[in-house]
Amino acid sequence: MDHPRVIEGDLQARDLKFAIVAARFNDFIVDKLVTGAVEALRRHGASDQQIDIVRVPGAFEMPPVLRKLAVSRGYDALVALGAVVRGDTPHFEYVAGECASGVARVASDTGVPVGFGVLTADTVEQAIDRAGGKAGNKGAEAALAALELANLLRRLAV
Ligand code: INI
Repeated sequence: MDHPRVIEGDLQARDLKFAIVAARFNDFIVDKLVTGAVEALRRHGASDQQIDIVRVPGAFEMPPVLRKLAVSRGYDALVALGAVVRGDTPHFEYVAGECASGVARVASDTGVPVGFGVLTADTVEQAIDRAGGKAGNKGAEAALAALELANLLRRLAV
């Protein structure tokens, strides 16, 4: 019996180059996302020489830095890590919204996959839950999504 051809990316990181762009704002949360992302990449065969970590002030600053890294063609996959926590001001909406749409635009404009691990949470507790607490580690998830996409895009290119 015939089957449709399934094309997907695997999680082999052995010969890929990664950059993690991490916000310094809420660094006590973001550092846990960075640890999760690095450990996930290591588990799938990446060495530390294959991973650069670029720090930016906050989530708002991520898109232009990601774009610069993407157009450099020095990286197979990028990972954006940050934590935007809702306060009492509308600042949250602007920072989170600009960050998310800017990150998506970089990936679609350049073709370089960007894993989106920027938490948007109502409270610090919620953010901690998603940074290695009871809701998993979104940094690790974002790194693995970017890794899978890098391998998928390679496969689709041939
Ligand atoms: N940046 C974040 O990464 N997370 C936040 O929760 C946040 N809040 O709430 O203000 C935040 N703001 C800073 C912003 O990203 C820029 O660094 C700043 O506006 C300077 O351009």
